[in-house]
Amino acid sequence: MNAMEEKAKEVVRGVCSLDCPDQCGLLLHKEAGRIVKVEGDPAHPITQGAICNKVRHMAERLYDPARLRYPLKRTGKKGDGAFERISWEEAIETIVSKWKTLIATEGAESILPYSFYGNMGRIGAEGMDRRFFHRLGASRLEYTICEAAGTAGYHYTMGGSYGTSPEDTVHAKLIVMWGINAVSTNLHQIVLAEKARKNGARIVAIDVHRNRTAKWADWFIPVRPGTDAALALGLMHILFEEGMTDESFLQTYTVGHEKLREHVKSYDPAFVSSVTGVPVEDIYELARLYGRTTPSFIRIGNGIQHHDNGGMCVRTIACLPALTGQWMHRGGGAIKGNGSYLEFNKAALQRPQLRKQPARFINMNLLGNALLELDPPIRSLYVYNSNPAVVAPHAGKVRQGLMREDLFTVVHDLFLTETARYADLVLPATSSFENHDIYRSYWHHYVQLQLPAIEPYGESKSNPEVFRLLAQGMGFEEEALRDSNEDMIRQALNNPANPNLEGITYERLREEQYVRANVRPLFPGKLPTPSGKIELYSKAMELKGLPPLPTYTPLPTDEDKDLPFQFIPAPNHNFLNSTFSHHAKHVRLEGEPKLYMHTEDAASLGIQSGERVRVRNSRGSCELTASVGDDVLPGTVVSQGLWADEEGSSRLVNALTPDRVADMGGGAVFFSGRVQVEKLENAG
Ligand SMILES: Nc1nc2c(c(=O)[nH]1)N[C@H]1C(S)=C(S)[C@@H](COP(=O)(O)OP(=O)(O)OC[C@H]3O[C@@H](n4cnc5c(=O)[nH]c(N)nc54)[C@H](O)[C@@H]3O)O[C@H]1N2
Ligand SMILES: Nc1nc2c(c(=O)[nH]1)N[C@H]1C(S)=C(S)[C@@H](COP(=O)(O)OP(=O)(O)OC[C@H]3O[C@@H](n4cnc5c(=O)[nH]c(N)nc54)[C@H](O)[C@@H]3O)O[C@H]1N2
Ligand code: SF4
Ligand SMILES: [Mo]
Repeated sequence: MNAMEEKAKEVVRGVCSLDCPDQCGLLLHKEAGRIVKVEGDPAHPITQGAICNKVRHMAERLYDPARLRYPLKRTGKKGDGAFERISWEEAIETIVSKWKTLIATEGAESILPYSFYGNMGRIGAEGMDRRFFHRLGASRLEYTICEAAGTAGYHYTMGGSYGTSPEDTVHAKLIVMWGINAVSTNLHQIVLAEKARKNGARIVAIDVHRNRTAKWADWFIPVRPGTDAALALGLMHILFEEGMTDESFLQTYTVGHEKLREHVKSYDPAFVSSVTGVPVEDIYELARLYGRTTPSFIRIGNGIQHHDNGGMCVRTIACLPALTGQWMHRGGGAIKGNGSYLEFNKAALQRPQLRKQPARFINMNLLGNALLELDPPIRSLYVYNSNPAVVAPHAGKVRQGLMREDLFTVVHDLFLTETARYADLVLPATSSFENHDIYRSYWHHYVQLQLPAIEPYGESKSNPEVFRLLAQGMGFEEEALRDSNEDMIRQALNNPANPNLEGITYERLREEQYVRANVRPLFPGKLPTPSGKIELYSKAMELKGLPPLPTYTPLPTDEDKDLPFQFIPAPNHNFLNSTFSHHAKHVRLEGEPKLYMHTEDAASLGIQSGERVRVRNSRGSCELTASVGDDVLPGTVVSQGLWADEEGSSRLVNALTPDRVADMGGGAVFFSGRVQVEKLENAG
């Protein structure tokens, strides 16, 4: 290698932009202007150089021949995927003239932005986009697809997304992974738990599926879907009954403990066992283990809250650490999410005052309804950072909506996703390594910066760039629509309402890369709940017509109530939601989409492992490969992964998922659907 080539080699810092709690620090190895290798950065205080297998192959995704280089215009039928290249000028001009006409004839509310966190960079995911759509006056999207129900439930109890500091969890002596498949979805929590295990900690997994995390745990407790609140109430029953509660903590830092003590008397272990499927002895054993171990830590996952009763379920589990005073012990407590510690200045970032008049809110979990039934109708949909044709519930309805000839759809993405195939215009997006953005984890306490590490791929543009162009095209004059990314990063960091961010500046981030928020222990202290305490009894919930005390509510039954199985279509190990589902390496590692079912259920249907099955209900059907055994309880079937569309068969699990909303926060209920399973030969 000559000196010139050597000089062209360089290693720069990066952030993993994916929607994953770990938010790893990365080292991007560059050669001749291209990223050739992605590694973990050992200097990141929490992730310490370890990254998952998904992202180790990121360089291949960046230069995948299928990556979009130019704007495209549809030439075939919606969904066919036939497009021709156009210029950016034509793309922007087409959108602007269409939207100007729509605003003049039907009003700006006929335009709906649809996005999520395909890239967690805050400027791209909730910065210039929000400013632009406020100014435009578009309908407002409610961002409910991921953690909304559980977050609402946790906030009623704790006042915000405040939990244990992840680095402290190495001190825990009991770790409960509750409805989280952390081996796949929160790798570094597993690394920390392994350290705790070496120091004598016991690890329990409570799940509906013997997934990778359940196999790794010391004790796996299988439960029936949607019954975890009953289990938690059963544990409380025993904690109070056997005097394992911390009375001084309850007195000082909680409200409603007397009412709760009375209330949980009705959740006796025999009843709880009949609901959850957990044997009475195991309920006692778990309660005594939890009641007698300090510090104990609960990692509350997303799985339990993707149910009709998900908000209440998370709230109920979130009450447990208070009963034994775990918040007073380093490493004790719980994490549902830690996002509130790092809350940026949302108003400065998003500028809601740019909106001139109120507009309707549309829950993203009801996208199918919004496109098919809303009056006045949605006439234009602008999608970025998300792939709703695959990830949204009741996908059949969503796709039917996307087929509407009179719907003007624009999709901005790095790839021609399933959603993009329905678009009138497709815009090529830069990858996060081509962008200038700021990141904050929803699990650990570090803020990170991404500087553009490489040139934009082809003619691709970042989200903020496109919105600046659209604002210009629309003739919007406001300064806020011209701010640079650096301006917006500075504005986001300047948040007097959040003292944890004090001293975190753009300059410091450039200098230090990993800057920790000034997080102090929650107790002794005052929570941002109405009472300032942990609300075991919540007046705020009562006012909303919700049960004020933690309560178990059975999953509602719908038109599928007579179907025999509860269907849990969860994420998988090698994809991130639908991201990577098109990449051969990730698909090969994952194998094929399976349906895990219990031996007894399979036998009664004449199904054996490896056989193709059709899963169906009133909403739709999909085809998977049976995996028979005791990884799930009878009556539960589980699949993993949001698989790419395939010619000739449907692997679209969301064809079956209900588009109801959960008990709180307008959350999604992906895991509350019921289904029938048939051997494919017999299915007709
Ligand atoms: N590899 C990988 N990592 C990811 C993702 C991915 O797709 N793949 N997605 C990212 C995103 S956006 C998110 S939100 C997180 C989600 O990651 P997690 O917080 O782990 O949540 P899920 O994977 O949705 O569900 C976790 C487990 O809940 C179980 N479950 C379902 N219903 C119930 C129930 O009623 N009770 C109990 N006890 N368990 C139940 C399922 O078996 C599932 O394995 O992961 C992030 N990280
Ligand atoms: N059945 C079932 N469905 C689920 C879930 C489940 O567990 N089961 N999980 C749900 C959850 S928790 C979530 S969070 C959602 C996630 O759903 P989505 O947010 O839709 O996640 P992805 O499928 O990863 O799609 C992200 C898209 O954004 C694109 N993208 C990445 N970076 C950028 C960028 O900078 N600009 C633009 N314009 N595009 C970019 C990617 O290429 C990708 O196509 O899925 C939900 N759907
Ligand atoms: S997906 Fe998660 S674990 Fe993997 S590199 Fe990104 S942040 Fe780290
Ligand atoms: Mo999510």
